[in-house]
Amino acid sequence: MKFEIITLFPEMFSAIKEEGVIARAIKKSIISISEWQLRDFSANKYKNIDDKPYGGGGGMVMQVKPIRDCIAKIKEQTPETKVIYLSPQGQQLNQSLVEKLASFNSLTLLCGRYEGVDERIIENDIDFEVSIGDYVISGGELAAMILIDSVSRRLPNVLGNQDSLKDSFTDGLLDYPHYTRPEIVNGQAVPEVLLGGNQAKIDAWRHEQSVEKTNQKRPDLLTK
Ligand code: 4FV
Repeated sequence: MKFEIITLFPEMFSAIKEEGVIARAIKKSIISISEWQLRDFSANKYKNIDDKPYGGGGGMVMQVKPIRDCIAKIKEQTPETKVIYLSPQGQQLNQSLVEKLASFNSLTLLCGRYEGVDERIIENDIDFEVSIGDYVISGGELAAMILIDSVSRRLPNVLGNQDSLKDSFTDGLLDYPHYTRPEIVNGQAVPEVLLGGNQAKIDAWRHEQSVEKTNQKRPDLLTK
């Protein structure tokens, strides 16, 4: 999977490229992450890529041309890339959308800043508009990192053997409770079934727990 990132803050992505799952996936050449500095596509010597909003109102809007030129440059190398704009107006990122995005071999992530991008980019140049949640953050970069991490976990050989298949939501349920040593903490013991070594009984208990926890914490998931 090739991730192409269009951003005003490319250095922010070093946060995920040097540590953990993503760093290992890059080392194993399962994924690549390339940042594109949008200012390099500015048409003026001040490297501006935004301007005042028509109709007035505070803030600035990111202009069409620098973004469109950057996307064109990326598509010269990877014409099949899917362009994703991270914004509060997007479809909510969830595990099933993550699965869908993980099926492509290249994703271009457009990170908004200021009030966002000119609407004509959303109408003409974007394949998916994606939101990480109903709240506003200062830029799309953090949302892009969440998308990169969640999608990468679904790619073969990124996580240990079947681990990612046990992730929450993969079967539409919340995860079952986890326990580790010591067996007793302040008089509170680990559930007996987990100590019995009968894997079939353990798996059945874990599934019951997932259903019960989902019913308690996210009953909406059970009606989907
Ligand atoms: C956001 C979200 C988000 C909006 C204005 C960046 C900010 C600024 N992105 N899910 N929620 N973006 O708040 O994806 O451009």
